[in-house]
Amino acid sequence: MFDVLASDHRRLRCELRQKVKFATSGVSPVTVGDDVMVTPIDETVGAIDKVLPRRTAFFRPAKLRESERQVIAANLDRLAVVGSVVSPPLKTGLIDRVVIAAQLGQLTPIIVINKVDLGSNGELAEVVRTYTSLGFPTLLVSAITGEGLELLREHLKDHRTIFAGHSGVGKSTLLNVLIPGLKQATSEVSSHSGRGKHRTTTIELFELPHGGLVVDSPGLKVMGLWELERDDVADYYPDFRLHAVDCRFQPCSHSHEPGCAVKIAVQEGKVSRFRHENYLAIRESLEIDL
Ligand SMILES: Nc1nc2c(ncn2[C@@H]2O[C@H](COP(=O)(O)OP(=O)(O)OP(=O)(O)O)[C@@H](O)[C@H]2O)c(=O)[nH]1
Ligand SMILES: [Mg+2]
Ligand SMILES: [Zn+2]
Repeated sequence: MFDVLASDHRRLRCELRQKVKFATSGVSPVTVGDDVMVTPIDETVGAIDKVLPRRTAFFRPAKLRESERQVIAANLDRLAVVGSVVSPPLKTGLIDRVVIAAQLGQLTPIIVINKVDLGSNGELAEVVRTYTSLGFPTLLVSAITGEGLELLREHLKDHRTIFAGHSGVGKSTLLNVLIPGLKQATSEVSSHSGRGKHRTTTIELFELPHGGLVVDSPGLKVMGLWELERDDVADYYPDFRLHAVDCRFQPCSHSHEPGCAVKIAVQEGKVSRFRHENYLAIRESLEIDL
């Protein structure tokens, strides 16, 4: 069953007509953010007759069916990748992956680092500096103290934004603060493992009080990248570009080659080490091009 938000702001519980299911191949015949045609059955129930073409899509390879594309959300224009400073610790590997997935799906990424009330560490300043210099707005916020939330509100206003990130970073808590009256369930981070408990299990869209829509999503364990080839990963690392022209071998994968100017730039502190490490890990995880 799907909740459909009608133009008069009512929500209708809708089933998907069989003919729509059969008309689409793949694992996501309808998903959050889709524009749909609905026949109301009564005040609160309806049926989805048609899914309109998608303008944008945040997607990944489907779980267990990697040859198929799973659309996580449709028709959004912005993606807020949420991390936390500590508890759970900041993982830039996931940030890089989600930022790439956003760009593959025509969404503009912003980076939100939550829980700054818990303190910060030396690594954080470099992370903020690196992403900011790449042109991605990077906001330090706290859902608990309210720090940084005014700026976050400005970035969300009149946009359609999905909040994505590891479990326990505070996606639902942030949305509860941004939307008065919203009561998304939240759960403390496990003191044993330091990980979130995957509290949010459904993906859901909400209206912001001053215009715009936000989507809360279940914590990501991993973020697979759909149809990205090994040799195209560097396209998403514009911080390498300036140096890559000086690599001894052309083309250069910036991994094993001697005389790689990107690796030298990392050693000289001109390219952030974490970006190069994430790049290598993403490359390694992708199929070799045939
Ligand atoms: N100290 C501190 N704790 C926070 C902050 N934001 C959220 N939390 C806590 O972090 C825990 C996890 O928050 P959730 O909102 O459930 O996290 P989530 O990202 O929605 O997690 P999933 O739904 O599992 O993906 C809760 O105990 C929150 O109270 C913050 O800014 N500072
Ligand atoms: Mg949640
Ligand atoms: Zn190189």
